[in-house]
Order: sequence, then C-alpha cells, then structure tokens
Amino acid sequence: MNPLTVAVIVVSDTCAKDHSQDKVIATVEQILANSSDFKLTHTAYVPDDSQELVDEVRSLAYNDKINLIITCGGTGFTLKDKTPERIGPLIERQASGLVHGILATSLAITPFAMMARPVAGTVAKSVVVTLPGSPKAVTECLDALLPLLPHACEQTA
Ligand code: MTE
Ligand code: CU1
Repeated sequence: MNPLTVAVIVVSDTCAKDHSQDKVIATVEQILANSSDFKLTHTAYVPDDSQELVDEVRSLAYNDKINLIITCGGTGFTLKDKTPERIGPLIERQASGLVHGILATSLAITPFAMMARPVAGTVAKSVVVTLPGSPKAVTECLDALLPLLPHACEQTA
C-alpha cells in the first residue's frame, strides 16, 4: 500500500519570517523516517493567528487530499496563540479521543501540558491535529498518536 501523506504546518511569526529558526520540521522528518506508513509531502510556515493558516489547511485537505495535517504551535495562552480558534471552525467531525490522548500522554510527562489547547478532527478526507510548537512537545505527542494514526487516516480517506 502507498504510504499515507502528511503535511506539517509550523505556526509561528518568527519561523514564518525566517525558516532557519525552525526545528520542528526536522523533528517530524526524523520521527516519520522510522515509519513506512507515512510520507511527509508538504511543509509550510504561516504566521500566528493568520488567514494563511486557515487557507493552508483548507487547501491541503480539499485540493491536495492530504491524509494527515499536523499544525505545530499557537495552542498556548499568549494573545497570539489562536491556532485552535482558527482551525476549530474548519473541523467537520471532532476527534475528542485524539485530544484526550495528546493531553493524557503529555500530562504524564509535564503538568505544563495543561497549557496546550489542542483540537483535532476531520476536514474532508484529512485527519487534522493541532500540536504545541516545541520540538519536545511535538515528539511526545507524535509518539503517542503514531500507532493509531494509520488506522484513523485510512478510515477517514
Ligand atoms: N506537551 C508536551 N507533551 N510536552 C511539553 O513540553 N509544553 C506545554 C504544552 N504542552 C509541552 C506540552 C507548554 S509549556 C505550552 S505553553 C503549551 O503546550 C502550548 O505550546 P504552544 O504555544 O507552543 O502551542
Ligand atoms: Cu509553555
């Protein structure tokens, strides 16, 4: 079977201005390199709380028919952290199980996990998850989600 396609969107004012500031894409590349189920086919940098973020997710889901769309960053409590507010309205079917999974796994590692406000669900035939922005958090969340994501993406496609 063909690998499932993955897109990673880094949501950060800093990284959108200067891609060399980003360490998250390399982190995800490394994690997915160990998986034959997934292939990273799209990456993007968008500013926090932007229409670009919304447009990117829509286009990846509806035009490119990506199996898994991961956003990284903008889930915290600073005023510009609006990823859940931007992505939430796009979600057609909520996946509260993925949200619980992210939070439960992360809480076992750090109480600061309570400061992420993730949303997850399906948009068209894509599974969308909003992860925190640090490479550490992205690694911890993906470690938890990867075992079930092939099944979730296959059901969604
Ligand atoms: N989840 C995991 N697994 N590991 C972490 O280190 N950091 C937390 C939280 N979730 C963390 C985590 C912190 S400190 C913040 S502020 C929030 O994610 C939001 O991060 P974001 O603003 O980069 O999205
Ligand atoms: Cu934090």
